[in-house]
Amino acid sequence: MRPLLLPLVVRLLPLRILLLPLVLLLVLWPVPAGAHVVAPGADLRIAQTIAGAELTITVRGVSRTPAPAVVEIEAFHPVPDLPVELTLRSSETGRASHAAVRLAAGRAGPYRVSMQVSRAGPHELEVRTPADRSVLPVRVLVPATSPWELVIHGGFYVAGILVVGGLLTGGTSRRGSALAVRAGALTGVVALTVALMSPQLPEPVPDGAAPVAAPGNAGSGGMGPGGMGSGGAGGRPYLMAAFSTQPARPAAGAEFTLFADLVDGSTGRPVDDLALHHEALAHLVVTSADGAYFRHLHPVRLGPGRLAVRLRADRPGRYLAHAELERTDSGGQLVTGAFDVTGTAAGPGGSRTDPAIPQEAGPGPAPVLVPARPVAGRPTTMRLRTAGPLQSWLGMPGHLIVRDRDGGFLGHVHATPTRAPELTFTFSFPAPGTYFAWIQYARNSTIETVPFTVTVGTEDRT
Ligand SMILES: [Cu+2]
Repeated sequence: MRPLLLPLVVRLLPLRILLLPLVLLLVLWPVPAGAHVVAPGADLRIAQTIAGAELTITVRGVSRTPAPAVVEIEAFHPVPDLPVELTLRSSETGRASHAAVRLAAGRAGPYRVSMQVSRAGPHELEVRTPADRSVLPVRVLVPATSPWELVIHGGFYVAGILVVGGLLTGGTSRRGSALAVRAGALTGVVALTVALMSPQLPEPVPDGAAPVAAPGNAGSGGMGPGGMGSGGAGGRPYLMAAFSTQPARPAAGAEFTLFADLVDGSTGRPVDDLALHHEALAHLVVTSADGAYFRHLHPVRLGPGRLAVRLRADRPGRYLAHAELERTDSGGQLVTGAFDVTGTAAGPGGSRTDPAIPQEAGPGPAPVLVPARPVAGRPTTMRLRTAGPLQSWLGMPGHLIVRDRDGGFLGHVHATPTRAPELTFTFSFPAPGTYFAWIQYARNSTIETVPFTVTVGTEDRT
């Protein structure tokens, strides 16, 4: 009987009636939130430069709430002796979970603690050390059950009951049982169709996702902390950044704080909707004007629109700050600032032991450039052999940062996939001249920085 059922049902019911429930579901089901939504259940990773330590904090994804979540703090060399307290607080209920870990001086690598995730949605992850405190807006997303799964499972369940029931009761009521079998087969066909189509159907909106902004409302900047929803057309205005130092005139060799104050280009209000991109709220590059000093840092967030990082400069002179930021529903931005360091240069030996000091044609690994004399506007390939297997840092195996002499240009590209442990970058220098360049990668919980300079010519000189 079974082989006859399908053709029978298909003949009795035209295809459009079979597909009607599907079309209705497709039309009625809301579109999932757009870019920068962290995948539900995925790990959340944030880089932080805090109390002189470079950390990557990972909150492991959870598939339901409430649930315990493993939080991993990867500490990169050099590691200071540092107590770190973590608080994960729901922005909606205020419920918080606390954990504490003590980084041991010189002991790099992952430190693990467990925290409780009470619910999905916007949270604040607070990272506290004795001298610093960073409050990071994050969003916990939990995979939602897909309506298609309900249709598939429910459909097969109902189909089974109807067909089996119809066959079993065939003796008592021939007409009723035939009807039940037919209805069961139809339900089964619908469930099967949905099952076959499900890979192409829209994903359900994860629990805890930001509400989708109404069209025309996108410029208001009213999204709360951790807002990661998709806005309407046009996006948000760019932010403006003002850099300042405390003290106002830092001295060489002494610690100071560099602040970045971010305001909305339209309203002038503090910007508090930074999107996590490349595993940080902001990527800050601080270089001395002569390119001899280089730091790539991930400032702490003191409050709405206020980022800060503690630094020490080893020589007097002009310093440049370049920050890569991204507002939710706005493109990536590069903002720049400058400050001056007074005093005298650090004593002999001090700067030579700093791994971030560029050494032109010095000892150690240097990248191989193809062509050897790069041409402005043409791609240059830079290949660097590393000592061994690499660790992903900021979501990438390797980073190349390029600055021109006066600091008006800063480029940042990532390594293209190649056979490890080699890093390959392709970069087109915008104009002829001399560039400072730094390749960065992580290995054995150490962030390696390989500085070099590149002279770029014009076509006819090569
Ligand atoms: Cu960065």
